Amino acid sequence: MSDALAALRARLDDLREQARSVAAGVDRDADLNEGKARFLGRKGAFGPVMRELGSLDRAQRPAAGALINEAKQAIEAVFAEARARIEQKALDAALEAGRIDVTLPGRRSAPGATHPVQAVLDELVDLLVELGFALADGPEVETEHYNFDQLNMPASHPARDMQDTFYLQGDLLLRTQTSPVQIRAMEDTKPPVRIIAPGKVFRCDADVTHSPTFHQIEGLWVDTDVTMADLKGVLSYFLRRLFGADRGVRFRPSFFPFTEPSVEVDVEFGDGWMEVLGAGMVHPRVLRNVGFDPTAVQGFAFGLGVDRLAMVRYGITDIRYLFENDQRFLTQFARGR
Ligand code: 2NL
Repeated sequence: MSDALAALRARLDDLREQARSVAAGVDRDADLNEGKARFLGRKGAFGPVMRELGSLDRAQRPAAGALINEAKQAIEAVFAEARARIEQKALDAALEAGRIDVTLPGRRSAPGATHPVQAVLDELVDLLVELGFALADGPEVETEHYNFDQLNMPASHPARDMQDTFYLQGDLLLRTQTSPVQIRAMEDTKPPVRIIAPGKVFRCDADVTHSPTFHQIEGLWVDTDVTMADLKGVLSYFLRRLFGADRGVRFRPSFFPFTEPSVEVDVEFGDGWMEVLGAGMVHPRVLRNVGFDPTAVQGFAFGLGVDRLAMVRYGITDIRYLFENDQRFLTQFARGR
């Protein structure tokens, strides 16, 4: 080997050694790129080496070129190794940061609870179904026709006032009671009709004792020989099953546009009477509206507010607790665990 080639080899070996030491010292991508450029970049250490190639004898150039290429490849390999090391380190760090300890205990899901309104509603429905009433339901968005007209509530009736009813587009509204369900049921079937209609109803009203959304259950029994005595018997039995066999139950005269006569029914508690439902004999005009002959069939109907009953049953003083969906309130009704 000529002196010139030997000198080149020594110089290249020196560059490889320097590159190895630079590559070993970097641990960030940017430093690695900068270090690599110092050797292999356009203005890197190989620039001057290549220029010197021209000053060699023509015969020595191929051997010199081979030495240079070999050195370049070796330096590239050194930086590739360093890159792999940096990437592995970043991956290890990411894996460590996102590590999931599968031995930690899981989060328990809390047991569900029946909402107090639903619990009372279920109880009422079960009882009335046992008494022979069939379940009926219908839309919450109703028409004035079904919510008012069919129920003998003239256009001037105060309940039709904007203050009490949520009116929607056109003649649509949110039902203010579940009676329209029963009107539809009577239109669709012939007597006997013995149904209950539980569900959400809506009134434009909100304070400690009134919620704009509340729950009602209405019952209706129409047949050829249903009388006021049936009303008293069925409702007395129903209320005593609900509140206790020796409970006082009293009927007071009242008024509803859709029943005649109408009554309000109270239940006796230690300290007095509590009104729990309204009822009456279905008004002949209501029967005629659905195509029934009031001289051939009669019936009684009743309605009660479920939310107020739930409040009494569970000692809840503010109706808003029922609808805020506060877990601290609701979980008190969870059974077990
Ligand atoms: C109350 C009183 C009542 C009715 C609802 C009714 C339904 C039809 C025909 C006649 Cl289809 N009446 N429902 C009757 C009397 C009273 O509800 O205080 N509800 C909370």
